Amino acid sequence: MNFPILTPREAAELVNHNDNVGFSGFTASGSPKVVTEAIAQRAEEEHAAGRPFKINLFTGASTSDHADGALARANAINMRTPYQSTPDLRKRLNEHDAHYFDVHLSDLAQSMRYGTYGDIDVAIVEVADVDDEGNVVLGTGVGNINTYVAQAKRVILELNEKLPAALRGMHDLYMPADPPYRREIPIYKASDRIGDAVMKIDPKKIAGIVRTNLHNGVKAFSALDDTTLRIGHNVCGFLESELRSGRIPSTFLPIQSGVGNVANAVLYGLGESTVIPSFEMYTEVIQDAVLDLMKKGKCTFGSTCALTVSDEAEEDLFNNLDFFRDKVALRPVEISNNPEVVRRLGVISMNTAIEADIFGNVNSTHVTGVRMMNGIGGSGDFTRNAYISIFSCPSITKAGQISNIVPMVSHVDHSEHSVDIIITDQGVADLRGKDPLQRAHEIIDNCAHPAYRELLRDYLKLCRMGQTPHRLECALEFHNEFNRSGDMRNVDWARFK
Ligand code: 0RQ
Repeated sequence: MNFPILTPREAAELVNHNDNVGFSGFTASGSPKVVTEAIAQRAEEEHAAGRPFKINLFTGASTSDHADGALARANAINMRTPYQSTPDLRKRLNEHDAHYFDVHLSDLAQSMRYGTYGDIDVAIVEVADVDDEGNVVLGTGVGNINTYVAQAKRVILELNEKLPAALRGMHDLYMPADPPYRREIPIYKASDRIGDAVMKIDPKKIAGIVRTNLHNGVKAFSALDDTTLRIGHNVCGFLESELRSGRIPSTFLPIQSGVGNVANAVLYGLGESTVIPSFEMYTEVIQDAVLDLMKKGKCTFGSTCALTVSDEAEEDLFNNLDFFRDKVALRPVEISNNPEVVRRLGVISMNTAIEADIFGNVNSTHVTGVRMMNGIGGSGDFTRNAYISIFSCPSITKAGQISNIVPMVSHVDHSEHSVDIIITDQGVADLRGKDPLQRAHEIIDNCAHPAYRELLRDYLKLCRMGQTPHRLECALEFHNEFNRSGDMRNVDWARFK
């Protein structure tokens, strides 16, 4: 091979304090795994010697414990963007040890190319294969890596022997021209391929190759509980009734689905439905359930930024690449989540909320308004532009101490203007065509847990009327009460009468 073989430590020596570093991948899939740990170790040594060492880290979305986790524990991250989800990094950014910039995933690549955040000093790329000309086959997640590599002064490859070179053909790598020269992204159905199967890297930039053999380490889903099953059932029931009424055409429309147990349950539910026909997905993440749906012929194509499947499902995927290769397009996130395409295709988006308020505003990111959970991820890219935007969540959390339906959300990620449908284990609230007061009754009656319905109705009785009824001095009383007593059920409106 043309390029030097490096140890993780030698590669980490190429990264300096204050560097802008771009990682490949999206979720744990496709993220680098060993150079990252060596950078973390180097940072610890530098800190022990009294020298500063922090990098500015640009990714596609969340990574894994090998990357965000190790670097956060070493306090080696200065600025971090976009989405993250590891406990150690969450702690750092909530304590402002790391400066987290939570941006819509589809927005970042163009800003990087315009130079908003400076150049990328080093790009670290997990690959399944590389030739002497610098053509690489990426792993199972793409993220923003085509843009980071184009910007980077130098590139380090992690050649992962767990990834088959036969992944070649699954990727669809496309970089749009930037405004004012951009034309439409020529995707007219989810399965249209518009780009390259391999990523071309200028060989002069490739500083070396580090060999690895680590799995992504995505855990299998926990067994579906009653709440998750009910949410899945309610989502399927809603989509079936939309189909019957003709509001979704008989050919169905492409589906986007967030990550997590609820999303996985919904997809299994769609697979069981005898009413919903086979469908395509235009989404950012494909989880285990979708691979099963593909085998059953229920999901005919998945346009995605990553295959975030458990290690067991990945083994099955790799053993059957000839079956899956033409059913999946792995795209950069600015394409998988592209607002123009999402709107054109009429995507049905399904994302998960931390909490929703009785008027339809959704908080996806902040626990009790202050503590960052993960980030907005791609939920905004899809929600704002979908034909039907659905948010689901359990009606209660922590054995009922928290109502996920509140008078006013403690942080707004998705406004009432973008949210069409809210679904909990209790039922479905259809917000379309309704004014704020009608929405409030629809959400309380259908989505709030019975233990909270009267408290929410009593709030409305306290409100000053207007287009959106509110009583500002107690609009966040559910959260205040949780901070005081640890249980939102203790709210006492008598204090405000
Ligand atoms: O905490 O882990 O301590 O038990 O939040 O909640 O119910 O397990 O749900 O794993 O699907 O995550 C919104 C965070 C939901 C996620 C969010 C606590 C709850 C639990 C997780 P524990 P669940 P999920 C695709 C699209 C934003 C980005 C997005 C997310 C933990 O879906 O990050 O949608 N979405 N991207 O106990 C206090 C509340 C709470 C609460 C839940 N109201 N108050 N704690 N929790 N509600 C992904 C990408 O873009 C890559």
